[in-house]
Amino acid sequence: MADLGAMSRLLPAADMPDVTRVKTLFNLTRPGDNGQPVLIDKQKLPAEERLKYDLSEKENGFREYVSNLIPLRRRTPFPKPDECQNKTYDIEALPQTSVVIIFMNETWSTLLRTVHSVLDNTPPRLLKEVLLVDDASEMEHLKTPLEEYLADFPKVRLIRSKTRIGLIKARIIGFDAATSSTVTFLDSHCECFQRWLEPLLARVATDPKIAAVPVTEIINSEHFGIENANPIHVAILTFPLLSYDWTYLPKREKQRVKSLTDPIYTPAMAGGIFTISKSWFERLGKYDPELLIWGGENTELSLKVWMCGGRIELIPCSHVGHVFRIHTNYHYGNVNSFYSYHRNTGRVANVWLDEYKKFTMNSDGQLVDIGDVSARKRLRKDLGCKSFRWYLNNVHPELYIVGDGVYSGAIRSVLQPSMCVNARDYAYSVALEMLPCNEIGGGQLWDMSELGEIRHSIHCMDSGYSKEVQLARCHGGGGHQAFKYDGQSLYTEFGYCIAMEGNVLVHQTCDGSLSQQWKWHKNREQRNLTNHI
Ligand code: UD2
Ligand code: MN
Repeated sequence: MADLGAMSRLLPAADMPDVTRVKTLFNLTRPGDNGQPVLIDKQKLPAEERLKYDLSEKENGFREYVSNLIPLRRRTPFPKPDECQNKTYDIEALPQTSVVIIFMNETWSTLLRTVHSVLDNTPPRLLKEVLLVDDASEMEHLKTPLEEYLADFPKVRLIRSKTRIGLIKARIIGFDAATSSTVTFLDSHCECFQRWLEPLLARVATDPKIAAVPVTEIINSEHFGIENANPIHVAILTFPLLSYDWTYLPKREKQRVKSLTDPIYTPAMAGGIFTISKSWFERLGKYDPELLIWGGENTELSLKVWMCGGRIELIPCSHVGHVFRIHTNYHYGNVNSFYSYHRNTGRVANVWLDEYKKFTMNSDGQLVDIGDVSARKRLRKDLGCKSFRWYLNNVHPELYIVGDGVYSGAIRSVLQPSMCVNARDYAYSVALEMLPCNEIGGGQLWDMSELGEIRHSIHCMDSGYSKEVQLARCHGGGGHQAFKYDGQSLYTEFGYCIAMEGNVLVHQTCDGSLSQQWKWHKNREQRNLTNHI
């Protein structure tokens, strides 16, 4: 059994916890078993251990020290809902898959726990191979030690990229090397739950144009406990960043599905973990190979799967844990994250968003150059894909597009015309503040939706918490998130006026004073009421 013994021989002693000592100290027999958290009271650690503990978070964006206390093979929970236990799958009839795991400077324990969780939780007949693609990592443990370790696992193959190519191209390399009819992608810090793969393959077998996505569970970056998400969240697109966010199941999906285990239609995906038919992904032109290091490829794939005749399904009985880091542990080589992200999403917007591209941040390359997208436009044409408007109407009707509100732009005080309402860091539970108008949008870009929400992307002004107006997640239910604007006053459904008081926003009895008056740009007429997310 691969565990800490094998690991400590391969890693520099300085990085490793004194496992025996720490286990005894905290009475840990099987740390992290079954996805349980490993709770370490740092004050009780001996000084030299505490130093390692402290350093390990700074370097990795997660508490590597705790990850290293957990065996490379640990049991993961049985997926919820409980109805999943009654599902059966005909293993002989399902297609095989090639699992592609890309990595760049990944920690030893998280990388190998990913690999073991695949080997331990997948019926051997279904697993053709595990392809590890190394995107030119620099860490020593990922060189010879990794090769030596993997030599014991014949299904696992290591592919090295000589130069740093970024996650998108790394995935394409893994995909091209895959020899089975379906490919399953994972990040390098995942843990597959029991029976994670069968439900994904079952869907792709039913219709090869389905991209099947498991429920992503959070592996806590401090204590490495894995939760069983409840209720399930779906991924949606967000503007103007062209990223994704998680939200509750849209109403129409709640009505459409017949049981808790039914596949859920999801407009978007986080991007890192999914199964897709090899020939379908190939036909879709894989990913735009011009995309750099990180970001945008998830939006590209989400849009083209739907717009070109397929479907993305979230599969409630398939669960995979993922460590969401606090900060990135890798550098971006000779580009930076800003350049990479905006170039990527700028390309995606230009190929897939039609007239809606103007609502994205780098639609015409105003932030960074996006290069030539003509080959990708040709691909879309050759595939005969539908329009973004079709996607909005049929797949994502509740998507709210920032910048497309009835009123839109900065909300400027009449009392102090240089001051605008500002959503700093999208922070909840604090009063919205007034700041000098910045004229560039950002935290000062507000939209009034058809529902009367005052939106900042998926965040809404909310008058229900205190006298001060705060920001909260939009819920689409009106009430404290519904406002009216008559071209001068901004007031709540309950008849109170929004006013500037000192440098914060409050609601108070209307008295016609200048502090209750606002300038806001009318963008268009109100449309029929829709549900937004
Ligand atoms: C999310 C996705 C990720 C990807 C990304 C958008 C999940 C759980 N994760 O970000 O897969 O779709 O959004 O682009 O859905 N890597 C390389 N080369 C690089 C950079 C990263 O191989 O230059 C590897 C990295 O080691 C990891 C994977 O790519 O295995 C994804 O990177 P991440 O974990 O930093 O991305 P994440 O989870 O923030
Ligand atoms: Mn990740």
